[in-house]
Amino acid sequence: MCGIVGAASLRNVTPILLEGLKRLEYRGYDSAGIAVALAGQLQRERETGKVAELEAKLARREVKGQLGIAHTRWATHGKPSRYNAHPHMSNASVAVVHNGIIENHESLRSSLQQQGYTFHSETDTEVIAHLFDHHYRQAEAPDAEQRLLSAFRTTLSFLHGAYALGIIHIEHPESLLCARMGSPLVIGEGSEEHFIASDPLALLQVTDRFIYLEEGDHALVTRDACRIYEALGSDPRAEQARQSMPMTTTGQPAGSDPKAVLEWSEVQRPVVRYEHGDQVADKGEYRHFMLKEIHEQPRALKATLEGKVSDEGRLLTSILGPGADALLASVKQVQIVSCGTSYHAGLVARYWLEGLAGLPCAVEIASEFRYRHVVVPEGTLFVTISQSGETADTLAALRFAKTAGYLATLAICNVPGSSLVRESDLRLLTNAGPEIGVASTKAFTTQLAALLWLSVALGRERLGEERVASLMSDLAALPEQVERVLDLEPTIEALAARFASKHHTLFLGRGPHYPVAMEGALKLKEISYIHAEAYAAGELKHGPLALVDDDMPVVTVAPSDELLEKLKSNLQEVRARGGQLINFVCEHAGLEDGEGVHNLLLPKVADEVAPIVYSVPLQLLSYHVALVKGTDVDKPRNLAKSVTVE
Ligand code: HGA
Repeated sequence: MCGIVGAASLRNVTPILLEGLKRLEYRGYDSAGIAVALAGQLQRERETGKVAELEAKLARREVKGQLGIAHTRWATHGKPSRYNAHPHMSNASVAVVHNGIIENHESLRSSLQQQGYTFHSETDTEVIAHLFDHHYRQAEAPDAEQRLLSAFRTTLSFLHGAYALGIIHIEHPESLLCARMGSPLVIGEGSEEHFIASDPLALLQVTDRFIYLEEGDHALVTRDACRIYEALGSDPRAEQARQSMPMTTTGQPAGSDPKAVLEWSEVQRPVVRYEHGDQVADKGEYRHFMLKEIHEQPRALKATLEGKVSDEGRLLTSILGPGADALLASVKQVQIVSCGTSYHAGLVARYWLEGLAGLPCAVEIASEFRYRHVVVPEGTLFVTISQSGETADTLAALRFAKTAGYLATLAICNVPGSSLVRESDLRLLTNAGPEIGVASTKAFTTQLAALLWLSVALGRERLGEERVASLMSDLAALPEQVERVLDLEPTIEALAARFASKHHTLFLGRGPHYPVAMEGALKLKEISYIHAEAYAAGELKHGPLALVDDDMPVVTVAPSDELLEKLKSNLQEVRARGGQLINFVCEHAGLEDGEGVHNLLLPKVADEVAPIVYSVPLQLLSYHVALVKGTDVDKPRNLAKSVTVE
């Protein structure tokens, strides 16, 4: 998704901004741009394609200054092109970078056009630049700084939708304005310099001290200071939840009226030290971040479990936050809400929550849940899952849930300072370390480990001490079991060659391995662009069997569990139609290679942890198929990491 970097310093900020953009490249983008203030001028450069192309352009035309903003764009409004790339400018005096979507951009655009503003792009963002210019010209204030802030606040009051913003103005060559509503933004503290970014990773080369803006905050940042203001008199989150509804209560689309006039008050936000080190730029010995992250899983799983189980095998639930024990004891059911890969983790967890904890569990995609009139049964724990903790739909679902009568909210997340974590009552951190590859791998398996731990924590009484201890030792054995699966990579690489000329694939599984198959199919389509569908194996003859012929690879997830015999019958149905079976199968399952049947034998593992272990070879399969296909593994086309727009 889009990335923002900004800097106010005594040194030339262009190299800092460019390095910041490079560090955000992993998120996926289509164009990049920069604007720097120098000697009464705003210099701007934009380019489609990679940041390296912008950098090459900047090598030909020197753009230097002590104040600047930069952006990588992932288009939502207007095609990827140089003229749609940010920063957007107004009257050569204002430059704006924006993440998010301005929902009332059409009505704002037409009223600005009526006032004489000419638009040079198709984006929603450009309205912000002109709106700011318009209000700056109109603003009356006792001093220059008040004028700047007043124009900014009036501009913000007209924006409906989601934004993280960075704005500079030609008459204020030391001031960087920023704001957050629905898209993340941090301020980085340096020594006599300050920065802004949509993700702290963009600034780790210059600082490890960050202030996370809260929803509705705006700030005036200079090299010496940053002043943050929060809105008083109206809850900006409730306001945002209201705006995210497509229609107002009168049935009219959200229009261009300003929000109720807000009072602002200066606020201190804590400075948080980033403690994961600066590992972002480094692929180490690996060819791709995705491969590195697949191989990091044993270590990541160990880190996920650290601090959650005592040496005697006792569950340390206090890690979830204050009052966790009493809360867990009163849970009667669970509602999980998430997107993409995290949704698949939730679907697997349903089997654990029902089977181990004996709790009814519903799992839903956040973008559907947030617009439904949900009925909340008493005692329901609301669980969100997100790698970044900034996934726009999941975050909006959480904010809605907080007003809907749930017992409590719990976030399962990889990023400690993220919005999801900060805004939930309880938190379960996966501690997988930064995930750079767009296709999620270690974030998924660590989410699964955290969810299994949570299911046991919720089912403690029911399961009894002995069963809890045995499940904890199954979890503790995971890093070593995953290590053994990683050793199978050469065999999986050989299997991948079979997909070279294929356009469609079916993935089959049963029980918790059905969502594992869904995740396997998602991974394959994300990075190899082969069309892949997952089915519960029992559904095969209700439709998808019609697709099977001798050109159709069918990937099955077949651990040795109580459903194995039923799955074997489904495999016969595929073979009888000439389908090519690629089975990820337990070494004790008694399946043998034969014509059109290729088995990858996996170690026997406990039933509960099998979904975690079996996810790993599917990741390796997708990775090696993508290599055979020659696609961009870490940055697949059209996709972005951390989906911060709705
Ligand atoms: N709506 C803006 C910014 C898009 C964005 O935040 N993507 O992640 C545009 O289309 O330029």
